[in-house]
Amino acid sequence: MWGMIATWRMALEGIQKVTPNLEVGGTAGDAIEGAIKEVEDFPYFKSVGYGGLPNEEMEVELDAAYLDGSTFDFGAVCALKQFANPISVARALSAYKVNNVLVGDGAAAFAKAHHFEEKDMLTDRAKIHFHNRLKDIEREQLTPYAGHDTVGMVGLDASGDMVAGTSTSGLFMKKPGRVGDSPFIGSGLYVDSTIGGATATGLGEDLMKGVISYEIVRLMKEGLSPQKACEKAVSDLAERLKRTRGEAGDISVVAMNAKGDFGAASNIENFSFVVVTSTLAPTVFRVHPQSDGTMRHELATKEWLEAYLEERMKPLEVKE
Ligand code: SD4
Repeated sequence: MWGMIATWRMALEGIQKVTPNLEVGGTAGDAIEGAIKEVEDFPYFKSVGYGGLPNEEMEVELDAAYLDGSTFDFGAVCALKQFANPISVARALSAYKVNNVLVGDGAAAFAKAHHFEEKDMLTDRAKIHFHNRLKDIEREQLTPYAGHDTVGMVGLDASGDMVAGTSTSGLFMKKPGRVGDSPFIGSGLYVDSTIGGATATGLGEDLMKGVISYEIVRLMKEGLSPQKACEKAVSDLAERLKRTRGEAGDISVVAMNAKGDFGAASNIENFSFVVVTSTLAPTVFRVHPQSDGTMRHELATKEWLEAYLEERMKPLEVKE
């Protein structure tokens, strides 16, 4: 058995690209890095890699992490500027015994010393989004944090090794130096090849409070299916936050266990995920939370898939 699961429909092309290699015995590590790079390189996804939306000073700061569930090699970069593929830098850092998590200038110095591709990650399109958001905020008092799309993936290869990875530009209009859950082990991602793995997307400040990816893996260790573990982790955290803080931010998660069973849950209506296994071609599902805390997974239609890309690639008007 082998497989991969990822947050959001935007992971589809990356997963399709690496699937043939996984099929013939490729490693989960190569699959995760390869698929996330594909998402990072695609300019129309606004919250990952090239084309990711900038912070309030109009600088793109990227977070990424890589965790090997067999060796527990872990690497992460936080607030990395001007490098094309943060996931590859995170993976490279995971090979060391210490200095596995680097931030800002330290992360960039490592990336430069190891000859990772330097690139101006701020696109003209992202500048228009920035400009328009400023106008919206002036007019409608919009919260700068509306909208999110981090890519997180869990992979299982034919040898039984599992790897998880994340990559994000974080929250649009964040403060310089702000870091969410995505690069933090246990929060943005967690994987243990003997149990399974999970990864999260949503409001990092809230996801971290539940160390939600670790929690899902812990629940799977207790015997819950990936689907039940995702549902319980999301509803427990959302309820806990609401009870004492009055509200819970967006919480969306996916998980796969060591047998290739998978699950996904969310407390919002528009979450989608991509999954492939040895018995299922790359497929996109939309997640619909039910009133009893369970989820309905709806197969995404061709029309929905096309509309998703069209929406992200449509010409942008500069607001006056
Ligand atoms: C963060 N969790 O930085 C990330 C944002 C996100 O989809 O998920 N975007 O808080």
